[in-house]
Amino acid sequence: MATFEGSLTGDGLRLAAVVSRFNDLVTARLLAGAEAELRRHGLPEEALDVAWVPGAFELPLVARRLAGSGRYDAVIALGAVLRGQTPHFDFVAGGAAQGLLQASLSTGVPVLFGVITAETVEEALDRAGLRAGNRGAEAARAALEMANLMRTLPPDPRGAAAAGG
Ligand code: INI
Repeated sequence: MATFEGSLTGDGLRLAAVVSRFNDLVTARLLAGAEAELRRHGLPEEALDVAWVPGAFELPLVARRLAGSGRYDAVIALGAVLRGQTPHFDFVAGGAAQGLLQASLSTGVPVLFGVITAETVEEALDRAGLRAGNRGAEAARAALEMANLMRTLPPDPRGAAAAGG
């Protein structure tokens, strides 16, 4: 029986973050949390590239481009969608979630969902490092684990690219 697990080391990895400017009071804290977590696990500063997009709806396209570039072992998507100020909340949040999943599956590169969906900015800030953890740090940790896990798994001869992703 084989057991596959990904370690949390940043050694030898190259990662990208794509970050939404919308609600940047929140997303800047998510990015800071992610950066601190990656540093803590030994990822050098120059091994993380960061791309900014206007809003969460734009995260998937840029995540897909970065993931498909062949340069990164994982892509961390960070955003904040607030129900209180978003009548089209379901479209923005759902589109981001579906699109990010598709970016990951079509490229075979882990794309981590570090998008906060919350009722209010206060609730979002709590989850961006104030009182209830930092979702950016959590996504960064998951990125390390997934990037290292993917390196240990058997290759997929019908990989994402071959399947037309
Ligand atoms: N984008 C967000 O990231 N969070 C939000 O809460 C939000 N609201 O409230 O509308 C939001 N809208 C912008 C959207 O992501 C796109 O940038 C825009 O629709 C242009 O495509």
